[in-house]
Amino acid sequence: MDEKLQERIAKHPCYSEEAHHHYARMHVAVAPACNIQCNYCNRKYDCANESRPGVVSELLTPEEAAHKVLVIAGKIPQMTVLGIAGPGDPLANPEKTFRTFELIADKAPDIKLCLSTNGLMLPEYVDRIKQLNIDHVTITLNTIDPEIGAQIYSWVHYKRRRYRGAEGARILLEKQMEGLQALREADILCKVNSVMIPGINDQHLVEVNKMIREQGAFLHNIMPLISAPEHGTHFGLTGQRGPSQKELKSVQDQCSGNMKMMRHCRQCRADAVGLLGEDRSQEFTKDKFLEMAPEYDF
Ligand code: CLF
Ligand code: SF4
Repeated sequence: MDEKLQERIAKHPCYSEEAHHHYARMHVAVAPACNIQCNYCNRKYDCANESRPGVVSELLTPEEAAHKVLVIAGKIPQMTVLGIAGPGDPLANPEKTFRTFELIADKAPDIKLCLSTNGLMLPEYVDRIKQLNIDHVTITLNTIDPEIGAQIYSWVHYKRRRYRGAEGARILLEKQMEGLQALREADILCKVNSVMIPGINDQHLVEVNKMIREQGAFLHNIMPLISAPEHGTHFGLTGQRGPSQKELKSVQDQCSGNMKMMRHCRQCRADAVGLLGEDRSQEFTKDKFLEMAPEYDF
């Protein structure tokens, strides 16, 4: 890996495995709406693309979110990254998402900005993402085959129309590919998350991996489907199981010859705070952080 790239990921706990022991990230839950319906998601809870499903995060306004970031950055010195990853899709809530990033870029310019999306609206916003200096973007891309996509997505809402089945999955894939290419052209580091769903896309993820590598993605994070019936997701209700640790590792190993694989993902909450694997979100609930004065100094 060249030195410049090394420097760009050195303090990002998700993009660099080494960094996750020393640097922390936080998420702010400012984006409630979504423009697609994944069969592993229940909208009452956090976006399951980037997060652990079944968790309810407290929604914030951009101003509350900026206050929270400044409070936490003052209290946790290892805090280097602010991510927006839900509870819906950040780019289905562009005003809230970009306003939050603007406020933080203005008040805390040394915090790296990170965004996670299903990719449907990515082509429209890559310029804005670049302008705001957001250097790390994650796309959740579970398949490159619309027929498989029809089993993962129940609908896709694009430009005021709802598309179902393979038709919807095809539109989503087209936009994800355009988005991937636009990120590459803009020199923004792109990680791809894929949710591994046994019997649906597990055997296909090696092809996904090959394609995203060719398209310039930097890192691939294959995450296990979590589908507890009590979360009320379509997959939970139909009894779709998640992979075992062994099955997950086997697919990750098959892909690891091709590109860098992320294996330290902790499937965070949309309001996660702290080092990966430690959850300090309850120390900074709205009733608490609004009472605290920001002490962040840069
Ligand atoms: Fe957050 Fe995601 Fe940015 Fe990291 S999380 S938006 S890239 S700052 Fe990281 Fe958490 Fe896994 Fe996501 S461990 S769920 S990969
Ligand atoms: Fe849920 Fe995220 Fe999928 Fe939207 S993109 S349906 S919030 S998992």
